[in-house]
Amino acid sequence: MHRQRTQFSRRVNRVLTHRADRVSKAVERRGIRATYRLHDSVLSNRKSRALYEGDRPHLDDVQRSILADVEKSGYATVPFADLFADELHWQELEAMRDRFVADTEADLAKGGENVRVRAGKEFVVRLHSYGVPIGLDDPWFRAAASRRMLDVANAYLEMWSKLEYVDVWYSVPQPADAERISSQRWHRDYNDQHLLKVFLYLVDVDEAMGPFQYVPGSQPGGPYADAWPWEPLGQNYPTEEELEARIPSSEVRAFTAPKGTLIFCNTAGFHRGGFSTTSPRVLATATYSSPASLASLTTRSYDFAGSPGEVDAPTRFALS
Ligand SMILES: O=C(O)CCC(=O)C(=O)O
Repeated sequence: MHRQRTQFSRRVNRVLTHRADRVSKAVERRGIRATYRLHDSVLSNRKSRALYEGDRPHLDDVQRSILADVEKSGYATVPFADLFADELHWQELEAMRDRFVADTEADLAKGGENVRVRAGKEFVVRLHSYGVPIGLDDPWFRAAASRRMLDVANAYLEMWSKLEYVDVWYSVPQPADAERISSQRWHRDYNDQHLLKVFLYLVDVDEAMGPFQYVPGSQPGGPYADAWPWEPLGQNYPTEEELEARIPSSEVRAFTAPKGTLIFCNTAGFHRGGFSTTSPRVLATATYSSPASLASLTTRSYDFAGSPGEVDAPTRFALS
């Protein structure tokens, strides 16, 4: 979750009522960027890199192939079953999806008073939203916190990462002539450059259902990294037309795929999605970021409901 407000801006707003928001935001943005860079180079990520170097995970062929693809193009796809062989785990995810869809649709039919949405992003209904306790009995949290996924994230980021965000989304279909808004438009996630997001499609997703879309090579270090380059809290994003003029549409990857597809992606690169005009797109998502991001730019979306003793050291680090 991106940080919305800090103590600093609250204080400035109380003292400088006139122009306060604009002034405090500009000063604050500079401070947050500097804090991020300090945590990335010295304070937080250095220790995290040392922990990783001291205990590199052993990846199997499936994990190595995901890692190689993300390193090369910024994304990888793999069937959930290739990473998690236990058929029961998938069945638990489907049961969770069915409960979530039934509850969401019942609530939407009554006017949507109780669905969990974020202001400005009402097209995404969330299963958890923010600040909820989640434990390993939750099948998606169990997958995201597992070494099967965490080891890939840590190997990609080359440090012990933080599992910063876990949720399940229901994208409410929009009128075909609606304008794309928010994450339906091309953007880079500004919360970290050391970022690995995972999406697990829980329904088949076709072209009309707002598939996740990505510009391969736009991740930091990739050939398109210099197009409106990533920066902490970056906000200078191109219009849809500008991006499309710079990056040929043949280069854009649209992830139409069957349910059970896992997409790993560095979303510091350009991406968009969720603009369904037909059926709801339902997916589970998780974000791994560096400790520097949690220290300066983001807030964890959940509270781990288990006890630290029930998980190993890299997992404990990721969940704390
Ligand atoms: O819903 C989508 O496909 C895009 C999501 C997105 O922009 C994000 O998670 O940063």
